[in-house]
Amino acid sequence: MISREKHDRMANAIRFLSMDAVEKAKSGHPGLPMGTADIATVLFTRFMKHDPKTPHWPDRDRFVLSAGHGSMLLYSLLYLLGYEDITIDEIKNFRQLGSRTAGHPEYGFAAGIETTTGPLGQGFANAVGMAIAERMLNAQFGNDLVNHYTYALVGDGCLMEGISQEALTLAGHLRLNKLIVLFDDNHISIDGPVSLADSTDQRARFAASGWNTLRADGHDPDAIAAAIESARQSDRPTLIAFRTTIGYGAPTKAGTNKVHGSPLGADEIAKTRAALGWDSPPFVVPSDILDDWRLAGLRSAKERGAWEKRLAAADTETRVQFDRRMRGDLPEAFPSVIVDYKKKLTQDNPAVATRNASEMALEVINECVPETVGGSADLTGSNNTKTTQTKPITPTDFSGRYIHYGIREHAMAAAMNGIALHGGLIPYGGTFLTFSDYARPAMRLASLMHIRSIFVMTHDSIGLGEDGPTHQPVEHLAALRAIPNHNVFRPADATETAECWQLALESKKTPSTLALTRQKLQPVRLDFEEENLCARGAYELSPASDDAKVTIFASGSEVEIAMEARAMLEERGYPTRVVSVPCFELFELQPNDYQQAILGNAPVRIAIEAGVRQGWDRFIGVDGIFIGMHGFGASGPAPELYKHFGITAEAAVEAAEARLRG
Ligand SMILES: Cc1ncc(C[n+]2csc(CCOP(=O)(O)OP(=O)(O)O)c2C)c(N)n1
Repeated sequence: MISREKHDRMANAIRFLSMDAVEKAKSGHPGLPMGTADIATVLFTRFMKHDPKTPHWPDRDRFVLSAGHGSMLLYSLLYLLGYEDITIDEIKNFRQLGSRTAGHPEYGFAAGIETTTGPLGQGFANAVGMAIAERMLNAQFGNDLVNHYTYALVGDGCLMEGISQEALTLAGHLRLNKLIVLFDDNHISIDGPVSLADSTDQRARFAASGWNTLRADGHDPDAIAAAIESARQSDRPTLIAFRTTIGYGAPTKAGTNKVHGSPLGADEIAKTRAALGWDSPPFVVPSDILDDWRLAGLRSAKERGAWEKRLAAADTETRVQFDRRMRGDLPEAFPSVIVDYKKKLTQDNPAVATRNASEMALEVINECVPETVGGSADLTGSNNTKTTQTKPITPTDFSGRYIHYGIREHAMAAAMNGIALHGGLIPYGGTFLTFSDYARPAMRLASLMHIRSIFVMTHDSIGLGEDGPTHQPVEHLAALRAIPNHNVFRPADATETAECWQLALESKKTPSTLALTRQKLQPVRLDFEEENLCARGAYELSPASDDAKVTIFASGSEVEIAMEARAMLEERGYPTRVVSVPCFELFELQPNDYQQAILGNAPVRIAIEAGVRQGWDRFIGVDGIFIGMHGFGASGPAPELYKHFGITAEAAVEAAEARLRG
């Protein structure tokens, strides 16, 4: 047992590391780490199952600092507990270029940072995904291998964000009882008291969605421990509202918005040292306190050893599969399964919408890759994300592989990120492309974190028809292509769809969006090719009969139109080639000579895509011809809309001829 005096000094170590690091960096947020130091100290000295020496231990408890601005709380903890990535020099270099202690916690910068947080509320929704992953893997591998808690520390800001409502209702519905949310209920945000802008009874809100809710004094270690202990016994997820004082210990600034996000200043820090009886200089933790923290870091080492023995004792098949999935490797047979499937496709040549082609590909993939987890934000029948292998999970049975996320696009994307971050599972989830706007903040974070979340976005253009311009994406392909490290795939037929799925699954460090049609398409890849042609990002689908006068670049549903235009131009004596462009981002990764060869030197270059022009100048140049959308769409049958907006083979031919005639 840790005495009260010891507890206070251990918590004060967090407080002083945090305020001194913020002071040295001349920026940062001391208020949250100072206010939540007691909660964190109790959690990590009495409850957290983790091992700083084996930080990636799959069955560790997860700790998510959703209120990412309080990053110094996490960095202090990781240093004190003995995580090697966070040394005292890293603490001193807080917020400096190249340090692991970035302004907000960044996944991949140091072991122990489970996710990137900063945009408020995201971490909470990530934690929901992690808790889902834990239950699913528990159902698949049993208590011996997977049985841990997920803790998320949230502030008023996280709970005010809309995403929190989506995340909490999903967690409440699924009864994720191993999810414990620690609410830093300090009544303060940036502008001042929370009461300036919000008067929600947070406990009542969570309770309304099936949560267990508790309240405790966030500065009383025994009360904190009792609340966490009680939460761990709950059959539902738990919110603990910990009443805290922001900037606890700072004599004149504590309890006010002045400590939220600026250095305390030398004078206030000196007074805090006196008030808390801390006489160590900045960045020095008294050795007995550091020892106590390091000891706390060792508390689960035995448990980790026992877990390793259990894994070693598991039957070979289970062990090999568990290890493979935790490494994120696909089954060895996967590439050949895709090749066989492509062979079959070129025999059948199905004329299907790419959303159906995606379902067909998934039927093959899900059979071979047991770690995929499908889902949709209430558009399962439209997104075609469900296959015969993927039974839905329910609050009482997590053995399935499908998640009905409900109409919660934002939390779906963030929970998918949490599932991917947890490891052992590969999440894919669907909605309409136009509603990627509702998921975009989480999609961006997937890119920033370099994780494998796969977003299935169907109804990818005016080709969806009658639902009209609210549902017809026009700028979304360009907007998603603008996100760094995000592969946007727009396949043209069933074969390209299979190839794009393969690329998305094999891409461990880059999330993917698959943009898929609602409407039926004619196959354009008629011959079997073992090579994954989409891997090049753009490739010559159909060569010109002679030196090309025209090159037509197109993606997805417009490749068919490009092929029609090619036939017409060839007939009129203009040698024309067609380049299919399923993925801008992969094209940019090709060697320069390949890119040049694909761009070619035909005097006329045309791009056809039923979206806005932005981005296509890369292929056609500023004086190229763009056939696509110049504003919002309209409601009507798809074929009529294509005619109305001039996205036709005839329009392409006419424009090309006008140019060629000069
Ligand atoms: C999505 C998003 N909006 C705005 C911000 C900017 N921001 C950072 S912290 C904060 C206030 C958060 O208040 P609270 O959660 O109560 O934190 P505390 O003041 O207790 O540290 C805001 C608005 C952000 N990080 N993310």
